[in-house]
Amino acid sequence: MRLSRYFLPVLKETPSEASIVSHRLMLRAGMIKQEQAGIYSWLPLGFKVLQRLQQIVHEEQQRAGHIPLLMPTLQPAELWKESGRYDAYGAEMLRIKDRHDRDMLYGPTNEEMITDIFRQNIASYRDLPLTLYHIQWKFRDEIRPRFGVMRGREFLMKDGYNFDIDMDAALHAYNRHLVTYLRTYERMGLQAIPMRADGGPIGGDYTHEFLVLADTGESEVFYDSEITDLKFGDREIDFDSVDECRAVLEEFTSRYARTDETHDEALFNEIPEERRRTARGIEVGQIFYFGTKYSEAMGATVQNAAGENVPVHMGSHGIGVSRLLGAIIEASHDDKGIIWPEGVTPFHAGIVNLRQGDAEADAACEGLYKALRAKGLDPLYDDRDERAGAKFATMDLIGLPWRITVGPRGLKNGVVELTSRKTGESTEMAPEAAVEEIAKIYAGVL
Ligand code: P5A
Repeated sequence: MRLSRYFLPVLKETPSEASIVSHRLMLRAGMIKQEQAGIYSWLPLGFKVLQRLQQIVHEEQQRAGHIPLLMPTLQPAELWKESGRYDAYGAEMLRIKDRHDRDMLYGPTNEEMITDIFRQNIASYRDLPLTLYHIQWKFRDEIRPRFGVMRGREFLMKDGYNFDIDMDAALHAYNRHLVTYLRTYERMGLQAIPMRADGGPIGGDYTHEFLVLADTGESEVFYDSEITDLKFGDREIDFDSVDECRAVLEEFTSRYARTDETHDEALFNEIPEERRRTARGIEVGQIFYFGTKYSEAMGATVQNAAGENVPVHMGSHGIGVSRLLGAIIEASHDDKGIIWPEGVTPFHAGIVNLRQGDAEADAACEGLYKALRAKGLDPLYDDRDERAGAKFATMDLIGLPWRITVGPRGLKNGVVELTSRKTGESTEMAPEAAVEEIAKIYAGVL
């Protein structure tokens, strides 16, 4: 993309309505625009990252054999009356009437609808196990929408639902989701720690939240510092293997890590004092096993091997996709702007032309732009007629991990400059070498 033709409405001033750094940076970098409290337009740069996050989520879900579908945002009230949640959900549910006076709602989650899809189509244990998921907009009329996309009213969620014949099989699905989530967050450059949590309005006592540690997080958390040494890395897991998935669960959940809802001071005090940590965290996902709560209420049964009709065992699993943008920025920025992890960056590298209009500099930039694209990379070329300082400030603000700086002086010696956004370190090299270097870096990114 050439910046002169892109739509990147960066702000010079720091917006006063934003109280945390990720919200300020998303507004300043022209990623989002607030339309109403907790409701945002996703401008091109923000939308690009949102799409990239969705792509990672899809890849990791499908790696585990989970099947994508798409349910609507609007749901009929009847389904929620069957489960008993229509009244229980209270003021957080946005209720709507259509022209025929039918009660509808903007879905805050999809347990009821997916259970309805299941019961109308599946009748035998032979069709299990089954995990269906979608990435869809949700609406929760939060009392205090705040921190930008972090606590929105309209927000994007990946929500998945497993259907299994019994509790053991459903717990395997639970463990499998935990494994997929570890890998998903690591690919996004995040450390998200699974912590014992509370079921809330979704239900079930078997539940973990995934938390990214950050001072601006809304949850208070308590954990054993040893847990932050754990990395999932690029290990290959056989998702059908009950033992392999359980081993990962045990590795990542055996140390003390809880949200304030489930915190147990006495247990916490058994950890050696120097390892006890109290911190704030951003909840970027949650997984639940709730057994037959919805299947019993809604009559979702299957015939088991003995020929009896039994309610199916279920769980649901959510990732806060739009919230993740805020979480990633909270975890990765400096006073100049965002620092995107390579796995989620909106553009792979920026090209800064220090002397737009200079025939040699222009030709070198064009050459780099085409060479990077030929390698399957997506560069952003700042070809505007602007001062070098302004170009650097924009690149630093929008946070692309790598920048190639091109100017007449370097070109005389046959070199351009490759700069890391994270470390600020620059190296001079031939333009072709810069292209190779960047291609090599991204070849190693999952
Ligand atoms: C699991 C999937 C559920 O809704 N039903 C389907 C279960 N879980 S949850 O924990 O309530 O939500 C899942 C994740 O969505 C994000 N989230 C939000 N993001 C932005 N703004 C909000 N208002 C908001 N509410 C929830 C969180 O990341 C949460 O973990």
